[in-house]
Amino acid sequence: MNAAVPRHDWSLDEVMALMELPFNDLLFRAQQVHRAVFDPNEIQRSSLLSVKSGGCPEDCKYCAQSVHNEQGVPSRGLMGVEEVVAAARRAREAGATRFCIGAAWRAPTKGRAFARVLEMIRRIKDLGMEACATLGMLDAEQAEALRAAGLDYYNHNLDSDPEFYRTIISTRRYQDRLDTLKHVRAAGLRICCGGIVGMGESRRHRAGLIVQLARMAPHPESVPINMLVPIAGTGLADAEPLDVLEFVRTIAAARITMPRSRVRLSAGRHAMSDEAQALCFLAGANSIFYGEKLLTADNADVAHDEALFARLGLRGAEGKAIPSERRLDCALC
Ligand code: SAM
Ligand code: DTB
Ligand code: SF4
Repeated sequence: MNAAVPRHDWSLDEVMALMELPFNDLLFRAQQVHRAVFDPNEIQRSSLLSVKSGGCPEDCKYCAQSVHNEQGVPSRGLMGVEEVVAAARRAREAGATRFCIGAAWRAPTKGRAFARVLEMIRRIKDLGMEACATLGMLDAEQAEALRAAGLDYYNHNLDSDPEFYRTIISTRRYQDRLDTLKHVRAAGLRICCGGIVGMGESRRHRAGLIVQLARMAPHPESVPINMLVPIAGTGLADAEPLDVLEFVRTIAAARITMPRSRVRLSAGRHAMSDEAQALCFLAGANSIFYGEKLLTADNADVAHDEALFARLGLRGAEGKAIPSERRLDCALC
């Protein structure tokens, strides 16, 4: 069995067995898979911008932007197009190849605000960058409109496995998320879908998240693994910090089960040591969020990232389109 050929029948027991391997064995397997598909020293960089912050009606327990968080970020209306384009240009100059705009919406409303988002996407594409957006739930028509505007990726996370998910979010069902992902795929967009660890879930829940992602056919092209950034005022402000080696194991499990996806070392990176980040890259993470801010929380410093890349001999990857899984499968057979 060629480990570089995607499988979509992963079981929970199989993924648990991976995550329970001795650490060195797990990382060795992840590196073998990683090297069969990717240049192991190339890291893709995306920059994020929150174009509409705060005031979100959803009750995601981890989130700074929920109205259910009394200390949440102040609600700010949708940014103007020129301001977004200027931020995207700065991100491109700093080395990012993809620009991702986020809005704290349950779902975009149809009308002027959505039309402005479409214009932001067209203008980001004019800069020669890949465009990504995360705007909450979408219907088929909205997904189609985003695709027509030139969007490359839509980010919509499953966050956790279905069981633990219920303890974190009550205003949006797991199935709602799967429905949005179905519309995104049907519109021909690439999917960026992952989750958060460090919310008090067990290893079995983390394995359950990986199973959900790895059973998608095709796999999400981009798989962000976020480490919880504890936010004051949220229900998870005092969550017990997760052992970073357990985070590395989750990255390795994502790499092994989704060999052709870009696995993203996502939120929480600024609180990780350089050595922990190096282990994430060894475990198969090959993309990061780049720039001083995530959406509302701090990210690692750009100068520090450049120094880390130099110390590890890493290079930024070109922003080239990811070939579809079907084409890759054919090339192998
Ligand atoms: N409102 C949109 C939605 O939820 O679909 C998009 C923005 S939301 C902030 C995107 C993702 O960021 C979440 O699904 C979650 O995985 C991650 N995230 C949000 N807050 C986080 C935090 N405090 N720590 C780590 N990850 C977080
Ligand atoms: C994802 O999985 N992580 C990013 C991106 N997709 C949109 C967002 C992280 C948010 C971290 C908390 C904040 O900035 O408020
Ligand atoms: Fe709203 Fe997204 Fe935050 Fe949930 S994660 S509260 S949907 S902005």
